[in-house]
Amino acid sequence: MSGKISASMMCAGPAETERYLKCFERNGVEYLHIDIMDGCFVPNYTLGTDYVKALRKLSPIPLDIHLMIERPEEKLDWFDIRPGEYVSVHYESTRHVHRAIAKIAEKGARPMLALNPATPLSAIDYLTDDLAAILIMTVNPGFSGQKMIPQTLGKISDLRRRLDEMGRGDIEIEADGNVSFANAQKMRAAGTGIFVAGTSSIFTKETDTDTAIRNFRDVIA
Ligand code: S6P
Ligand code: MG
Repeated sequence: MSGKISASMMCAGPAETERYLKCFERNGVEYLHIDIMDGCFVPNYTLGTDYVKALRKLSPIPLDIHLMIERPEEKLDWFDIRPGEYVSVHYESTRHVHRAIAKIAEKGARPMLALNPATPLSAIDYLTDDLAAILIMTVNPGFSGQKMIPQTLGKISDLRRRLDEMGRGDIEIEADGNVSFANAQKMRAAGTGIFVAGTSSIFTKETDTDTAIRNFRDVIA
């Protein structure tokens, strides 16, 4: 199966959002990646609950909500979470990560566990039965425009092997952070299925967005 694109909406300025959405629809972009930051779990603020509601009125593309917030299990009800969509919570963000994952599943959404670059893969133990996907941060969360941390590539291949050995080939791996054309190719070879596309790829000034998406698809095919 070809790799899927999750377009990082924090990289689209407010004035350009509608233009980008039309372009993503035309090009069959699979998900809109929504970065929610609380200034506490990560040193930044980005998109929030009202943004999610407003975006739903502008596009039918399903969301991939990346929660970079403390104690997400207490805040999931604030979001208009829809069945079938991905919602990721960070292992490091709560003492009750299983509770958070269970709550996402109760809403009919697909739970994804996000791991910071330094968090070992053993974090997934005892959680895989309840997960649809795992998000590997390839930069430290908080900002776009950073450089990939090289050892996260090996982490993706180790994770893919581990999941396949468990008979869980169905659990997708998402890579997030500096997913450039060159890095995406390596991430694909390592076993990534969903690619968060930001300033390193489709939000570029070098080519028009339609061309950038087409080129990116070739790399992650
Ligand atoms: C970062 C956030 C990401 C960024 C994405 C930006 O904390 O989780 O989703 O939006 O990494 O992409 P790029 O290509 O600028 O690194
Ligand atoms: Mg993200």
